[in-house]
Amino acid sequence: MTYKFATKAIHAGQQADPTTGAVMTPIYQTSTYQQASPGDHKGYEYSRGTNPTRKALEDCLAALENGKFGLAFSSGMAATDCVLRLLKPGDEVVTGDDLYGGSYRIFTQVYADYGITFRFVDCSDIQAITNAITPKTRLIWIETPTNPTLKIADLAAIGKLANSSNILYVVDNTFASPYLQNPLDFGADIVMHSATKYINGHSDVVMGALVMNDESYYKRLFFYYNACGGTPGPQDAFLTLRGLKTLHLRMQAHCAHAAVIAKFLKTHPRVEKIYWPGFSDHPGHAIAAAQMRGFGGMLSIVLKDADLEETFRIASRFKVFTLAESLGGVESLINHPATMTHGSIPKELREKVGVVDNLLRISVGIEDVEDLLQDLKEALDA
Ligand code: P1T
Repeated sequence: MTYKFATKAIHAGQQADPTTGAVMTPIYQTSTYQQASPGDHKGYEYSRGTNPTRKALEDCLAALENGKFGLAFSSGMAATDCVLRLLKPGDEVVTGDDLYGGSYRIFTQVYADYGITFRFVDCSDIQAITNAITPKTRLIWIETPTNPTLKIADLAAIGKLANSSNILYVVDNTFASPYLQNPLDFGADIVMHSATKYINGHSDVVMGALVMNDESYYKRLFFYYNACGGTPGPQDAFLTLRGLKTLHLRMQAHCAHAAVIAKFLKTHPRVEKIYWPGFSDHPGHAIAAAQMRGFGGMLSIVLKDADLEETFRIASRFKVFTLAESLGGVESLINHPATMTHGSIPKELREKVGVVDNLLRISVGIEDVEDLLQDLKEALDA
């Protein structure tokens, strides 16, 4: 029997504990497991490789992304790093020009040193992606919606292109979460998540995840996961599993509140420009409407006539929103990408894609939306 999303979020990968009947998956706080004789064990040998609490989470994540195999990592960057280990010197990667700053950094400051070439193009332009492909292209790495300017990539069109050219196709699904979008259904080979964000949802864990259907990729990635060791502990796996149980409810509230706030900001005199894929005049609106089940809880604004100091002043004025990096938690956050999350991208590059000094990114939380509106009003009008 196949279950719908909420049932999977609450039950997939989990059963009552066989030894005690505990309904919630226990935190198996153990590094190692008894063997009756060498190699004679119950499926668990050492917790870098496998741990029952982590396994429950991985199976749940796989179910939510409509995939067969899940892997959890100690951060989103550890998950990204694991995928990049599939590459060899001389390989090329086509990726978006608007990306989380840490992804840009690992591409250009870590893997470029191993002889891998990264081509950054507008991922909402299928022709630009096509033009960037060469016989050496091994990987297409896409974020959609992008961090922080909420560009939308056409998942199915890129899927067709990647699959017909035999190129590994990976989608960083962090901004959408599995509740809003399932890239494997559009031809992606691997879905990557910063599970730190919506998946955990409570800003108390740093974690990453990969989900895939192909067993040979799973085996290879599992090998790197265990050999390199960027795996999370059972306490974090437990917290993330617990967070997942309300993902559907949280995402519904994030989407609803972001829609109210986006509409308020669109006509606000202090806002020069707003990025939110729910607006019909957003260039990716139709594709977002087709491939997502909601427009998400993230939006970004460019402040009118604000230099860096004025932008800092406004960003520091909020009482309900917290000025902080990260996103996707129950609490609302404001972030200044140019100096915070995207500080490792050179100024002229980031400005070219709209990450200007007067851009603020907003992660809309699930507090009372009237209080969020009031906080925004006071911070912008002061
Ligand atoms: O922070 P970590 O769990 O390692 O995940 C990295 C990452 C990967 N991909 C996307 C799209 C992300 O947004 C992130 C992390 N981003 C932030 C911390 C941020 O505030 O944008």
